[in-house]
Amino acid sequence: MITEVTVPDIGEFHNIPIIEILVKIGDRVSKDSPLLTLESDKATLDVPSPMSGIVKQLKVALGDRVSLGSSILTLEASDTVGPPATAAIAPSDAPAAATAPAPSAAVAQAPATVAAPTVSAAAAAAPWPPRLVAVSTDRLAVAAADSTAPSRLPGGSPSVRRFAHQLGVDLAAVKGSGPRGRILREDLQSHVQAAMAAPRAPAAEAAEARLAPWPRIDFSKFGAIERTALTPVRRIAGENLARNWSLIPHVTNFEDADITELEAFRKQLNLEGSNGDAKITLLSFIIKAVAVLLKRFPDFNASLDGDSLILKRYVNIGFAADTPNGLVVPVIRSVDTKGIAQIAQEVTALAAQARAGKLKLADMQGGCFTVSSLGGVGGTGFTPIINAPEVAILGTTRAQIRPVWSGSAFEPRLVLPLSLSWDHRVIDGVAAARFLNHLSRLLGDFRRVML
Ligand code: CAO
Repeated sequence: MITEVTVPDIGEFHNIPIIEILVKIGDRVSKDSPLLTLESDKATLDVPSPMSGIVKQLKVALGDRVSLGSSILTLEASDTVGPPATAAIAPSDAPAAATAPAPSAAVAQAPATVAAPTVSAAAAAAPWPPRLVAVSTDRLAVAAADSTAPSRLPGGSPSVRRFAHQLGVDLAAVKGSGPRGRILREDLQSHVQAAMAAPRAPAAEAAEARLAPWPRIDFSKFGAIERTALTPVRRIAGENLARNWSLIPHVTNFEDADITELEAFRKQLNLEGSNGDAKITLLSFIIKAVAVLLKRFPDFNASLDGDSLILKRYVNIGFAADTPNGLVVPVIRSVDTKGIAQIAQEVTALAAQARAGKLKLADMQGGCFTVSSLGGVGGTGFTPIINAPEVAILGTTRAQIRPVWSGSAFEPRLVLPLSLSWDHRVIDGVAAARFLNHLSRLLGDFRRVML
């Protein structure tokens, strides 16, 4: 029986190129072995075989662009090589978790769908995997794939890329010995061995960071313990936070904003609001004020790209949202064109989706700057980690009544602590201090937003 294999549901991605074809006509493949590799600008995906069989016809070539339902190849199923195609089809209403393996930062495997004559591609498409979208928290989550993706074809499989990422090896420097120059795991090992064996210049030796190995401790020697797996969101966010903290020269500036009048205004707006309106919290004012500042301080709305700086002419702002599974950063688009009520409504809706694990990848993409508010919880200041490839992040903590000198007396004023972390490769201390100072003044008198 000849079965046509098509591209499965790959979430938000459309028209993405094939960077590797891993089989040829006549190859015998087993169920779940990778057939080809797709690469979007955000992630690399292997398309595994939905069944065992023999490749009869290849319908795509390297570099072709494919989307959901695109025909890839035909497979001949036989009793000797595996079960018939229909047995491999995941029911279209099957839960994603049943068909999709847990995603990772650089690797996401999709069960291929089978468009046999009696099964349409749409009907056969497994709901793959709505959870991936939620797991990919933000640019944080998928950017790991970018850092190891080669700029030219061919590259390595996702697992090889991940391995290279773990080793800190630039794949562009590795010679592949696989078919069509494909980089294999052994190539990486040889590359690392050769690098270790190479004589080092004294200067390089001196500059090298010498890290002690991570402590491996049997904690059970000291008392009862319990081991739990990190959630995918926490694991992926953690990897990206560690990368950002290590690679970006962070500096954090602190400032206070007197929000006594703003708070009165906020309360008034909430009193005037009708039942269906979202509650307006300080966060919406902060996001709006930051949007205004990103226009006035374009270097804060930028990303490093090699030796260039990309300046963005759009203003999308992400906010850190605490969820039971870990931290995610939904993004509000075109904040410069939106009013406070609309921003509050979007914050409320996105935060609810985040907590329910229902954010889509698109909800977390395209951010220019992130606001991390711990105001609902407490604290007097913290050093937020920049959400690469952004270049700055604002942290806010709980506003408190403090005695402020008015020039003639101490007055009780509501003071909001602000913490701004910035990338010293792009921003200088004076610019950061000015940015924070302006922010403090905007929040101190929100009419300044209109100037
Ligand atoms: N000062 C004083 N009170 C504040 C405040 C501040 N800076 N910010 C918020 N509040 C108040 C709100 O007005 C609200 O008060 P009421 O319950 O009386 O109405 C309360 O604190 C709770 O606010 P909230 O947290 O529900 O709403 P928010 O709009 O301020 O924040 C969200 C929404 C999604 C950002 C928040 O719930 C959240 O997840 N914060 C955590 C972000 C985080 O984890 N940051 C750390 C990242 S680094 O690891």
